[in-house]
Amino acid sequence: MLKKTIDASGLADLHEKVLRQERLTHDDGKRLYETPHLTVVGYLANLVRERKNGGRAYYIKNLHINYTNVCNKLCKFCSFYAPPKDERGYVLSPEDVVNRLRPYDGLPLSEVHMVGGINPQLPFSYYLEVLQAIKEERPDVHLKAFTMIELAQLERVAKKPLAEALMDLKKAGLDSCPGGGAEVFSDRVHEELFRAKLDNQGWFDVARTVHLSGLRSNATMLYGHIETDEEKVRHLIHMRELQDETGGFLCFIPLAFDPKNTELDHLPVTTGEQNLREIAISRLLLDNFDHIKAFWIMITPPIAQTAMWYGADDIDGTVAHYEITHALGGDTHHQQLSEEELLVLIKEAHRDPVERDTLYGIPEESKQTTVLARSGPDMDAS
Ligand code: V47
Repeated sequence: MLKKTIDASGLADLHEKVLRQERLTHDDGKRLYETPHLTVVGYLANLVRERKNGGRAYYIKNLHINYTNVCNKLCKFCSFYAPPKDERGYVLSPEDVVNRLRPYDGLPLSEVHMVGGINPQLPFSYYLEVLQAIKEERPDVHLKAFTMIELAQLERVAKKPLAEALMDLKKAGLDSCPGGGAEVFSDRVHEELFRAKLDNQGWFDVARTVHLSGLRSNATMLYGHIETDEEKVRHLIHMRELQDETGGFLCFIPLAFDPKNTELDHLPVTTGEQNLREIAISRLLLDNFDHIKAFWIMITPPIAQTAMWYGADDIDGTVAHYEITHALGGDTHHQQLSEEELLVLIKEAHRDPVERDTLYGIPEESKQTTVLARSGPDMDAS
C-alpha cells in the first residue's frame, strides 16, 4: 500500500536514497518543493527524524527577552523594529532586563533567548553589562543571545576582531547564539528586502567565527515572502556545507513569515501545507543537522504538533513573551504555553516528550519523569 503510494508519487528514487542514507542533491530538493505529494515528503522526512531522534519530541523551559527594538536596518519583512529617533523605540537597561527575570524567581527556567535590533547608540560595554546582570540574577540559566547580525555590530562597537569580542562576551556570560538573521541566502532577496543588513557571505563568516570560538549556534530560514524554491534549496545546501565544515549548528528552524504590520502586509500568511513542507524538506536536505525545530509561535500549536510527524523533533518551549512578530501594532506580546499544554500537544501526537536544555542535554530532575523514546529501525515501505 505504502509502496504503491510512493511509486505513484514519482519519489521512489528519493525513498531509496533516504533508506541508503545518501545525501540529497539540489535537484532532489527542487523536486521535493514541486511534488504535490506532501504526505510522501513527510513520510520520507519522518524516516530521517526517527533514525536520528526516535519518537522523542524535545521542549525547553525558556524565556525571550528583546533588549531593544531600535534598529537601523529597516528590513521590509520586520514589524518589530523602530527606526532610530522613532518615539516607539526602547532600550532595556541591565536592571530592566533583570526585572524581566524576577517573575521566574524560584521557578525552573532553562534558557534565556535574548536578541534585539541593531541600535547604533549602544556601546560594547552595554552588552557585557546586560549579560553579566542576567548571569548574576540567574547563574543556572543558559544564555543564548545575539544573532550573527548583532555580532557583526558588536564587533564594530568593540573595535576589535570578532574572535576577541566573543571571548569578552563569553566571559560576561554568553553561552550560545540563536539562529536568526539568516533570512534567505539570495542576493536578489537581500537587495529587495534587507539591503542595509549584513549580506549572506557576512552571515556565514560570522557563524564560522562563532563556531571556531567554541560557541554553538542555531540556523534559520525565513520563508513565505518573495523567495523562490530555488533560493530556499540553495539556502539549505549552504547551511549544510557550513555544518560540514564546522559542525557548530545545533538545530535548524524554518521561520514562517508573518506579514502583519510589515511593509509586505499585502502578502498572505503561510499555510499549513507550506509550513509542513518547509519542515520536511529541511529535515531531508540537512542530513548533518541533528535537530529540526517547529517553532509553534510562528506556525501555531496545531501545525507544530503535526510537524512532529513531518520531520521536526523539537517544538521549542514555553517562550512567554515574543515581540519579533505582531509588534508595534497594539497586539499582546504575551505568548505562552504552559509545560502541561506542551505535554498534551506532544502526547496527543503520540510522541514522547523530552525536556531538554539548550545543548540537548536532559536536565537531571526530568530524567526520572521523561519517557525516553523508542528509537527503532526505520519503518520500511511494504
Ligand atoms: O532574525 C523577522 C525573523 C528572526 C519576521 O535560534 C520574522 O532557537 C516571521 O531567529 N515574520 C528572529 N519571522 C527569530 C529567530 C528564532 C526564533 C525562535 C527560535 C530561534 C532559535 C530563533 O525572526 C529574525 C527574522 O529572521 N523575523 N520578522 C516576521 N515578520
